[in-house]
Amino acid sequence: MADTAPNTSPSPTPTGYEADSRSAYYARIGQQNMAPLWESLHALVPKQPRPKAVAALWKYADIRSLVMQAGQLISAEEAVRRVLILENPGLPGTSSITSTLYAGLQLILPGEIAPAHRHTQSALRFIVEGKGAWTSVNGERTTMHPGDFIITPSWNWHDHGNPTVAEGGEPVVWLDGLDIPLLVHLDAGFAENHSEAMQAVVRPEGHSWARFGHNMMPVRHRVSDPTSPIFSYPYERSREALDSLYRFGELDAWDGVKLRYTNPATGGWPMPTMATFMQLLPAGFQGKTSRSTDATVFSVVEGRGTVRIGEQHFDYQPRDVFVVPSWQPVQLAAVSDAVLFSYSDRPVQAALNLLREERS
Ligand code: GTQ
Repeated sequence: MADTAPNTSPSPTPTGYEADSRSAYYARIGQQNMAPLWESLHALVPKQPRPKAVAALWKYADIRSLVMQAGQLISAEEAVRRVLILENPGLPGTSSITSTLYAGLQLILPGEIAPAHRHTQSALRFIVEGKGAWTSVNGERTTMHPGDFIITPSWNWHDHGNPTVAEGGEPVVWLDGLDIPLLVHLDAGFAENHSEAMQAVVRPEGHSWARFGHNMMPVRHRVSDPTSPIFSYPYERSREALDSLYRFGELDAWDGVKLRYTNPATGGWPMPTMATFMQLLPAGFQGKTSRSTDATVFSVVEGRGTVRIGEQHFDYQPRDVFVVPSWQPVQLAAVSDAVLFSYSDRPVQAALNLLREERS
């Protein structure tokens, strides 16, 4: 390559290209489905998370009558799932409350059935109002009470129903939490309807709780999937645990008394894509500020208080739902003894070694 002869080949940067404006160039490369990284590098590789999702709170007192009106517009059977989606104002048109999670309020009236189906999306139910409705998961029925946390793992048949008025049925509303947006990103959604509106019930209610709900499990149980063998985590038990810990003097300066729900067979999360928590904030609690990369949806069970998310302050009351976006500083306070349920995509972030938390 020691060629000392004068270079007679054409200039590598012809004057025509130099004169070209950047925008005309961008249009030309766009026709080849290409784009200049240097225009979007900061947004693509941000110094820290810049979620499109914003902090928001849904006041149950403002939306309850709208949820009930849906009951007059369409039957559960026709709707398949009669749900009002809680859509993050920063994510319009995406049916998402965070970039990976979905939330909705589902109404089931006395005598109704939401027909059996299954899908790869995992679902959780957190009972907000009313009791006595049931959900069947994989051949086992669970009766709902306010504050109960119920899971519908990926690809499990599930149908919901409610006894008639004569049988004591009342309207029941629960918060649906699903990983729908995550599966949209992954293009991993499959679903099918059951041939019957109601799947066959093959085990008595309480069967899985008897097998796994008492710090015991069947002797030869082998963990074959990461999903919890318990479908229902009754509020009574979670509430009692938080109360005992509080009486024993356990109080975290950021979280109050906070526990995570577990898969009793593994100690892991109840489902592989969503973490769930319940916490007690005693009256007068003023939490310190923390932030984490797992955007979190909260459902208020008991008590009143305030939450600061970034620059915003919200008052919360029982049955309100609020969302904390990724990496937003959050500070919880309670006026009266408050109990908060919450869920996030923490298992996904933890499995990918992406979870970051900061407490200040
Ligand atoms: O109950 O199966 O809110 O499939 C959204 C999709 C509930 C359900 C939702 C669903 C369900």
